[in-house]
Amino acid sequence: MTTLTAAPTALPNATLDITPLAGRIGAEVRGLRLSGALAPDTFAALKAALLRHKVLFLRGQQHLDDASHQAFARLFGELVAHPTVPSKDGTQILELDSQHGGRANSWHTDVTFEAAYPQVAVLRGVVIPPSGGDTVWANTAAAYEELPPALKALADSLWALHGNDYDYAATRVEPDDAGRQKYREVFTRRLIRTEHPLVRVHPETGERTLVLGHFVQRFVGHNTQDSQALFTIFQNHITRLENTVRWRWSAGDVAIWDNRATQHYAINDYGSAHRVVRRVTVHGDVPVSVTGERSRPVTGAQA
Ligand SMILES: O=C(O)CCC(=O)C(=O)O
Ligand SMILES: [Fe+2]
Repeated sequence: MTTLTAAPTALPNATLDITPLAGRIGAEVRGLRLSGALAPDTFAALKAALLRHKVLFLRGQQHLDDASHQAFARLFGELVAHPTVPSKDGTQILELDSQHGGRANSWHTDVTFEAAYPQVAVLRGVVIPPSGGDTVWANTAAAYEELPPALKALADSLWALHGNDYDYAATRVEPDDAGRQKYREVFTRRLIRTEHPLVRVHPETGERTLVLGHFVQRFVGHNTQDSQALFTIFQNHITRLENTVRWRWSAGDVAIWDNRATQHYAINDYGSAHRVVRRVTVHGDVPVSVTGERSRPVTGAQA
């Protein structure tokens, strides 16, 4: 176990019990009861841990309901509802229910078709299958760092078009059931597209991270074939097992991820068992490239 203490200048007292999980990403935080009323120094220590480990896991948060889940997430900033999928009644919560198409089994960063896509997401396990249904996260800063210099230079210069009308069938092997078809219709009911630099400078850590995942349609100025080849090169670096951490859920667990420095994949290996998770996202900032250029909204995206 290691402990992470908040910066001594502002925050003298907050120490969290933090256990790193994989070598490059992920840590479990123990002994903390999440709520909207966390002491400022405790929250600051949690935030510092998030920036460092990219995804944090907390078990035993059964006390959270939709209201306190949102109240906790609001400590990170203003909440933002999904732009096309309706929130749960009266909330800003996105519910992913396996019986209604909520199986996110392809690699992505959330909502990258928007210009200012969410900075942080807080996901709560509500109904978890007896086996299977793990989620995997990958560190997109570590993926950039491990690139050889020539690929770093190439990455620094590339831009990609992201859209919510991505190719849902591209990587899936399961046939589309009715729930999934309906979910897709809702997801794409309004077209939203943005051009992002492949490499963004993280506004809080200064790290360079790769912005990729399943919403990418093509690289700007490149044909489909070259775009596919380029995508494969960089996406494969992100999802190398060395850059990932896998979480085995129990009901009441919470995962918090830095959506500016990660991708994730919800493993669809639990058949017809029921699985429900609920997510709240925090408003993000428009990515900035290594040369200081901001992402460009193309269609329907918020500038
Ligand atoms: O079901 C999960 O574990 C994750 C789903 C997902 O992609 C998300 O909540 O953003
Ligand atoms: Fe997601």
